[in-house]
Amino acid sequence: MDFRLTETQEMIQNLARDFAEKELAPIASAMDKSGSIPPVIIQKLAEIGFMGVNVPEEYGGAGLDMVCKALVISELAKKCASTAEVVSVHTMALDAIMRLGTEEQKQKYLTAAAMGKVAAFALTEPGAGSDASAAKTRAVVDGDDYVINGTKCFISNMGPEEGDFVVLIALTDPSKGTKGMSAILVDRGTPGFTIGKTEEKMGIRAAVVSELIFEDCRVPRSNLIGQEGQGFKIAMMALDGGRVGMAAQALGIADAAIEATVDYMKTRVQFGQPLSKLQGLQWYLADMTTRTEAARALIYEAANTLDRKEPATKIAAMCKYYAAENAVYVTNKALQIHGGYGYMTDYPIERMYRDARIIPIYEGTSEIQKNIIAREVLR
Ligand code: COS
Repeated sequence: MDFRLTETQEMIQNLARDFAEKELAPIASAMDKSGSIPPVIIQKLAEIGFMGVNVPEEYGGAGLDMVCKALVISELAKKCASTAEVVSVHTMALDAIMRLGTEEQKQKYLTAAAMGKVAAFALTEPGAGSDASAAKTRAVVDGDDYVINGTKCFISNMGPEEGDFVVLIALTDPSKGTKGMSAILVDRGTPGFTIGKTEEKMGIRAAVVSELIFEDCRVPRSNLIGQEGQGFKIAMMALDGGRVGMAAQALGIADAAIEATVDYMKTRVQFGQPLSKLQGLQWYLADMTTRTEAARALIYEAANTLDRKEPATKIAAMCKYYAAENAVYVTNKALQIHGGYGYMTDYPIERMYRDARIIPIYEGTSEIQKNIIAREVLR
């Protein structure tokens, strides 16, 4: 197996690295403190092609493969995990449209998204987290419209000012369980669709997460993605790709934490020598690096599997599980090596530690990933 990047992939990685260094690094801490990403950053992400990284060129996107998308997300995450989160969720929602959307939907939503309109994906509800099949939001046919009622929670990319449209998973036929769920596009500003509580979070603080409230919200039936009843499958398929995005975010954080730790170990002197001379800390660094390389290999394999259009559920779950746990492990060890300084907000390790902690939880907890892996192995 060859994990070397192609010329294009390497070029995209460098482009994303330069962008993150120039546009994100100087303001990442300020964005974390303010809890928001300035709209100009989204505009710049669109201009450089990252908001449409996975969108076909005919709809104004960059038309790049999943490996490129993973590279972009991990390079952004090295400097700002919140920005990486926005791009990951946005492109996951677009995947659903790309896969099963009508030509009209693609023209409207993909084109707008590549130009910087932000997409969200709404599956989770107060009573339906890990058990996504318990979602209760209803969409009832009324003439040429759906009338939607329900509440979604913890929805990334939607906030008081943020987010332009959402791929919503709603029950069109509750008697059929997951086979009665459908994916429906809802635009911001549609009467009856409001943003509820915006969450205060421990990490990825600049990436907005909110509650979405639907009260007799009316959208045309032409906003249905695919067929009625395909919503749960659409969500699961989108999550296969989304999980590789989240794993890439975890990888970027781990890479950045290792880089910062190496610098610190070489310059921080204790007991008359730099920390890099202490074998106990060298062993920490060896573990951090080995595990991170293993995460990278899993991510490349998952992204390549998706690019080959082969079944990717197991490898996507494996890379998400492993990379997420690794990001928590690496940032924890990195903070330990930084000692008291690592705990202070002057050093970026403190932010990385907080940012990493969500990844084993969102887009399927580590426990759910292990259920998926075991189910696939036992199939
Ligand atoms: N790709 C395509 N189809 C899939 C799929 C996938 N990755 N995973 C499941 N499906 C299909 C199944 O094949 C099944 O269809 P059939 O009955 O036609 O075979 C249907 O979806 C229901 O699947 P399943 O029986 O596995 O559903 P469960 O209720 O057992 O739920 C888990 C499965 C737990 C995996 C799912 O609820 C899940 O992923 N939970 C975590 C949710 C999550 O990640 N939330 C994060 C926020 S969303 S942004």
